[in-house]
Amino acid sequence: MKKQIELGTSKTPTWCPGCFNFQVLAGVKNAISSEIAGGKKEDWAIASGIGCHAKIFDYLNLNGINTLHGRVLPTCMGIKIGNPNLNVIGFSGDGDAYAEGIEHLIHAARYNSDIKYIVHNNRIFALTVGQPTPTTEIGFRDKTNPSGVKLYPLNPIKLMLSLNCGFVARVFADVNQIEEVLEEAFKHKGFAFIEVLQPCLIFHPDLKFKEKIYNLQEKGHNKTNWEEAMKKADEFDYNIIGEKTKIPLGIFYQKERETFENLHPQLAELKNKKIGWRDIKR
Ligand SMILES: Cc1ncc(C[n+]2csc(CCOP(=O)(O)OP(=O)(O)O)c2C)c(N)n1
Ligand SMILES: [Mg+2]
Repeated sequence: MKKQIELGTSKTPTWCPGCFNFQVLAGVKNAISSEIAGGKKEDWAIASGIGCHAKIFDYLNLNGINTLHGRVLPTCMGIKIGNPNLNVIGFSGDGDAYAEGIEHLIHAARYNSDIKYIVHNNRIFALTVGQPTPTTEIGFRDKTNPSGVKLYPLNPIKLMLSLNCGFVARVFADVNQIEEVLEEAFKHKGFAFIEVLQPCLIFHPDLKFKEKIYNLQEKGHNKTNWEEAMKKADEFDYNIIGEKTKIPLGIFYQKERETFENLHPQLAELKNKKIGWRDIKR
């Protein structure tokens, strides 16, 4: 049996009581902990953006960078280029990933660097108290949109598929779902996009989500078939959740292709040396 390791810190979480981010944190801890057989935390690095999601950085005892809003992915790539032997995980919110950082998301899927990326999607800019993001539904009102959101939401799963991202998944903010999908993502060589539906209990309590979700893998979805994945991605358009809405969860698509690290001989060479961060001479 793999050794479980302590990944917590002394910081007291400032998330609201019952926030689904606690589920994300627990799932991430379980998944990383069972990966680290010898307790070598130094082989892992994390980066987070700015927002409620980003506080996860304070609660995980791993090296990393709590970076600028929207800049998680270039930070992850910088870490990976510095030492391609590190297992790098990025954490963003939906504002961070789909608004401020959308350009980086597009290019990260193209570059296919071996990074795992988790987007906590609460369909709101939560830390700044509830403004709509690109995945907020039409009609949502707040002080900045008193007559309601007018724009059709972005479908990030379709965006990632259109870029041929090699690992595209969506789960609900549930400790077991997060642990399971991360275990698959860790085995995948290349960029892995994992969106977590994480309703914000205060500013956007989308609790209808739970009644509408179903698991793709339980329904026999073929995750190697891109067209099938697109069809499944089309089932939920991120707009108003109605009577007939179905929300597929699980791995939509998975196919390995050459990673950014393998395409660059300098990085491949560094990788073959199997060095840890302590060995890099600066
Ligand atoms: C460049 C920049 N723009 C705006 C902000 C203000 N800001 C801080 S947190 C935040 C909301 C983040 O929303 P999201 O990424 O969805 O994370 P959540 O709080 O919902 O987890 C914003 C807009 C900032 N810090 N930096
Ligand atoms: Mg958000």
